[in-house]
Amino acid sequence: MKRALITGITGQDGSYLTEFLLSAGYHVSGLIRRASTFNTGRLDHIYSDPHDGGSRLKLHYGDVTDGTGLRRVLEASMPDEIYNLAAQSHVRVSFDQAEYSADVVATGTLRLLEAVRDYGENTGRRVRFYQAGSSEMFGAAAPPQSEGTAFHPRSPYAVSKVAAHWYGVNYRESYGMFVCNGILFNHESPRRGETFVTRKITRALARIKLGLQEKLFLGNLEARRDWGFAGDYVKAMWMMLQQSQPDDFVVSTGEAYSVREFLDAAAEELDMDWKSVVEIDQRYFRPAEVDYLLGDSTKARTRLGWKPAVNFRELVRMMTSNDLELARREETLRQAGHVGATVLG
Ligand code: NDP
Ligand code: GDR
Repeated sequence: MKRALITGITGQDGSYLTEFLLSAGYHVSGLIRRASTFNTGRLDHIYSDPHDGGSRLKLHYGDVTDGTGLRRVLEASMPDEIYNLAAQSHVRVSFDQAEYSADVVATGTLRLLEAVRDYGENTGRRVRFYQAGSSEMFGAAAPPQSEGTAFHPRSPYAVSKVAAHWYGVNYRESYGMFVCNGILFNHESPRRGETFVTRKITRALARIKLGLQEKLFLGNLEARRDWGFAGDYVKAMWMMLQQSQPDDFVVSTGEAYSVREFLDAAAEELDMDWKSVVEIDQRYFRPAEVDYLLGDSTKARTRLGWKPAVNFRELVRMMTSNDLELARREETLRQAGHVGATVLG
């Protein structure tokens, strides 16, 4: 049985990747942070109490800012494959918490690579390592962006992802480690964090439709993104690690839409008009914006045989219908007298 270790397992991608690897017969270990509230909501449907026995999913407390702990988790989980998804992944927040974002995103990757390097030398195992790179690394570079496009990052988050990317390349070249950098364009789902623009829109429009909220405050509506479905993208991560040689791959749909067009599509699905409920708030603009991301994933399609199954319209439909259902449940609770009740997705 192959063994995988996932950092960032409690996040959007971590939950889809866990489902995928378990269904492929893997034993999966995941790194989770200690929090004062439960942070495993995205895993609850697949997690079973270890006391019940037989579970192929095991969670370990840890943090990518704690190198000693990472080494212990490696020894305990004995992975064949590592997926490094842990990140302070919010671009806007990275301007407010620049040093912290660098510590997690850039130095966190370095700590894990160092731990894996020693683990490999001490045990003789050749662990395969996936690094969660981002289209944000292209930043201001003109579209379409491919593996050959020069990086021009526009935020502390993106600069840190560029550093992590180059650490990966450097450890491959220096120590012969099996490191693949995925350069994934935006991918969304009903499990997307609620402060990223797609989910913020689908969640708010659904609540507004049912009278649970009045307004939706947004920033720049003209930014264009190449949005895909997270469930499709985690398969590309796995495919990269099944190659005979490590390499770097862009993963994208090849279609870009503006935030305004996402609003149009979501409002159409919900049969409502967004223009009367959306207001622009300067606080959601970024000191430096990424205007136009459009990926060219020819290499992943030809070498890995990967292609997305869900298109833009299907993605919007999936997210709006999920959030409408959540809003309905919230409305039911309120009608039953649970004032202020929220329903978590
Ligand atoms: P999320 O924000 O949903 O999840 C991030 C994960 O990282 C969470 O599990 C979080 O834990 C964990 N984490 C944060 N800080 C630490 C830390 N210090 N130590 C350990 N774990 C930590 O991100 P996504 O699932 O959307 O993205 C996964 C990865 O892919 C990230 O690295 C992201 O930057 C990258 N990426 C994402 C894209 C996208 O469109 N979704 C596109 C390209 C790259 P907790 O739940 O406790 O907060
Ligand atoms: P992004 O995603 O920055 O591309 O990073 P996000 O959804 O945050 O922003 C996309 C675009 O929408 C504009 N925007 C707003 N964004 C947010 N969050 N909130 C708003 O109110 C709002 N109004 C307009 C933004 O300015 C931006 O142009 C995501 C993350 O998952 C990263 O971790 C990942 O690396 C990249 O995608 C690829």
